[in-house]
Amino acid sequence: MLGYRFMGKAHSNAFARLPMFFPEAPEIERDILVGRDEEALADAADRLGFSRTTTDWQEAIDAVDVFYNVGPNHVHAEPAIAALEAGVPVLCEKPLAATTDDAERMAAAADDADVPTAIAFNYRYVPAIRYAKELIDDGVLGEIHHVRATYLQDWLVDPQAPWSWRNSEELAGSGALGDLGAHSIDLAQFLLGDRIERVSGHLHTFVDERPVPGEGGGGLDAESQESVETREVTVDDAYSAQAVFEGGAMGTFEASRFANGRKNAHTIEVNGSEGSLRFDLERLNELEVLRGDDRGFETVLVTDPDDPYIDHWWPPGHTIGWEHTFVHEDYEFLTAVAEGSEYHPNFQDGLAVQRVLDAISRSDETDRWTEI
Ligand code: SOE
Repeated sequence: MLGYRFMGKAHSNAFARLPMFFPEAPEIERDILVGRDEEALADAADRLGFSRTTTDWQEAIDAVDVFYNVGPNHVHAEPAIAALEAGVPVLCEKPLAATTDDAERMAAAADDADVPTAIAFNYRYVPAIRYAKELIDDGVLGEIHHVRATYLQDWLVDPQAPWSWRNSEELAGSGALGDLGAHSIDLAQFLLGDRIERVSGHLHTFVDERPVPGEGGGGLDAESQESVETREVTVDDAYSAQAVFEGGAMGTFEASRFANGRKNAHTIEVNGSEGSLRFDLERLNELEVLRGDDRGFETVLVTDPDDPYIDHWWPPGHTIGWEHTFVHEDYEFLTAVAEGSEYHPNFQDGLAVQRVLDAISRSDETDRWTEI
């Protein structure tokens, strides 16, 4: 696995849970952890249960059966392509790449390789989202008219919040758009089973530069003006977009890192001719459903043994959390790897989202509706 911070922890936790809760999952050995800082890497390998470390990703690719790339967006492409050229299956964190060109190259490498790939859209693995997908596929909502998604956070609302790679176009590609919007756009395309064909987008950056820790500096001392330099923010802090789906549905999307008071508030609502549904990540064990009558939405608890993945966990009604989405995701991907079967969401699905992100940015630059 390349990377060991937030997503490294989320996947390592999943690897540890798999043999306990999904005994039928393939056996996993956490072999090599890849990073640049040897000391931090050794410490992470100990905590996350990896046997050894390397600062050379090629060495890792040569040694393993599966490669996880959970590093920053600008390091997704080269190692992922090298792994695929060596016939090693790859899971890559989202968005697929920092640029659409890189995403295209990754998807082409995936096409040429005879192994499964995965793009880590973990919200597809919330049981309530799987249940929502079943309702839509079964026609319970009828013809879909609207999908409406927001993904709101507030960790940059303080102008002194420190600069990180997530604020750099070169390293991240985009800001709230790629980091958060990618999730919403994928969920919308997944739930509707339809692709977006054109968009009108708006991006905004509220704070143009941010403090960075000084050279060799100890922590992120953003408060102390003397000890920090500032660096330019070259990505969006927030975006909004309107979308038209190939099947005719209308989409509206919004994400922000400036939505004061919102920490990780991801919602998606779908309205159809016969009913509607609404999901809120902050209540992830529930789905609000309206079924063809006018008595209003009912709140369905998606915690029964026959609900997706629930029988692997606790008795009925015992809730699960955000981290479980990674267990489900890694279970499905690693099973596909072991069986050599097709897996979704794969690099092609990641590219489909990347093209929408790209069209939203182009629409913002040109002030025009833009085709995907
Ligand atoms: C950003 O703050 C972030 O960590 C995203 O990168 C993740 O994809 C999202 O799930 C939570 O928020």
